[in-house]
Amino acid sequence: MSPAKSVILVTGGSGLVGKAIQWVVENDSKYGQREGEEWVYLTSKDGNLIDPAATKAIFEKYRPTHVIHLAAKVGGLFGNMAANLDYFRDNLLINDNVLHNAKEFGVKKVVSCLSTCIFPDKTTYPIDETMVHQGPPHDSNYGYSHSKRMVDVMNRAYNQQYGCNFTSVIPTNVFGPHDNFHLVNSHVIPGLIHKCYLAQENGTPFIMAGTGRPLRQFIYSRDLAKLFIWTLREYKEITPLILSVPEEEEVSIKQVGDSIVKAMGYTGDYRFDTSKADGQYKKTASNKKLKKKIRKGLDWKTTLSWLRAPEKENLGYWTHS
Ligand code: GFB
Repeated sequence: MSPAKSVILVTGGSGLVGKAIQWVVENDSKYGQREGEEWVYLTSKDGNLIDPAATKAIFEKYRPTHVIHLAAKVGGLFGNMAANLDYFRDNLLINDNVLHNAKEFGVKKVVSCLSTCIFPDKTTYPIDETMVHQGPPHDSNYGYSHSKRMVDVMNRAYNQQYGCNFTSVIPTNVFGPHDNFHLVNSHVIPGLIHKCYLAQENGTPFIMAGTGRPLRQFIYSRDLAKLFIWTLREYKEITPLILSVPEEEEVSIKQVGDSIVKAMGYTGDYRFDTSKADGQYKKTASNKKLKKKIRKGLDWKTTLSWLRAPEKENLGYWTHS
C-alpha cells in the first residue's frame, strides 16, 4: 500500500477474526498499523450489510480505500445443517452489497474471507486453490459453501469488467479469543469448551457430537490475522489463497476433545454421541501456494501449540479475554 492515507474497513470487526486483526494492528511490530493507515472495525451497530441502503451509507461515511470483508452469517456444523437457506441468502446479499459498493466507491483492494468447507466433498487430497468449483460441497453446509464460492465468481467478474482488485482467502477452521461459545451454533472448539465447563460445573457427562474421527486443520486467529494483513498488503492475485497450517498439523476431533478435557482438568464421564452428525470427514488443504508467496516462513509451531500442550492459563485467556 502507498504511504498516502488509507482507510481500511474491516467488516465483521467484532468477530473472532476481526478482533484478532484489531489486536495485531494495535500490538504487532511487523504487521501492525503503518503510518497513514486508519483502521475501521465495523460491527452490526454500524448498519445491516444485508440492506443495500445501509451498506451504501457505511461506504459513504467511511470512504474506505481498502476492505477486509469478514462479515458473514457463520456457524459450526449444526448451525449450518439447521439453516442452509439462511446461510445461503444472508451471505449472498452481504457479499453482493459489499462488493458492489466497493466497486462504486473505487476501493483499491478487497480481501474477502471464504472457508475450506467450500471445496468439493468428493475430491483428492490435499485440496488446493484450483479446486474450488470442481464438484458439490459437503451436504451439511451447501448453502454457506455455495454463497462463498460466488465471491470468487464475483471477484473474477469485477476484475474482468471493471479492473477491480478484489480477491479472497480460504482459511481452515479458526479458533481464538472472542469466539462464539453458543452451545448449538458454535464451532467445535468453543462449543466443546462450553460443554466441558457445564459438565464440570453440574457433574454431568461431557458428551461430544459424532464419532470424533473427522479431521480438521485449526489455525489460531491471531496467526490468521497476520496472514490477512499480509494478503492485503502483498498478495497480487484475484484468485483465492488458502491460509492454512501444514497438512501434517491436521488433528482429529477426538484429539481436540482430549485436549480440552486435559486443559480443564475434567475427570468426569466423557463420551461421543454417535447419533449426531460428523459432517465432512476431512478437507485437508495445502498451504503450498501460501508458502511460495510469503518470503519468510511463519512460525507454524505456535499455531497449534495450544492443542498439543494445552495449559490452563491458555484456556482462561481464551474464555475471559
Ligand atoms: O467446528 P465444526 O462445526 O466445523 O466441527 P466443520 C464439526 C466437527 O466437530 C464435526 C464435531 O465432526 C462434529 O461432529 N463436534 C463434536 C462438534 N462436538 C461438537 C460440538 O459441540 N459442536 C460442533 N460444532 N461440532 C463448519 C462448517 O464445519 O466449519 C462451516 O459447517 C464453516 O460452513 C466452518 O466452514 C469453518 O469444519 O465441520
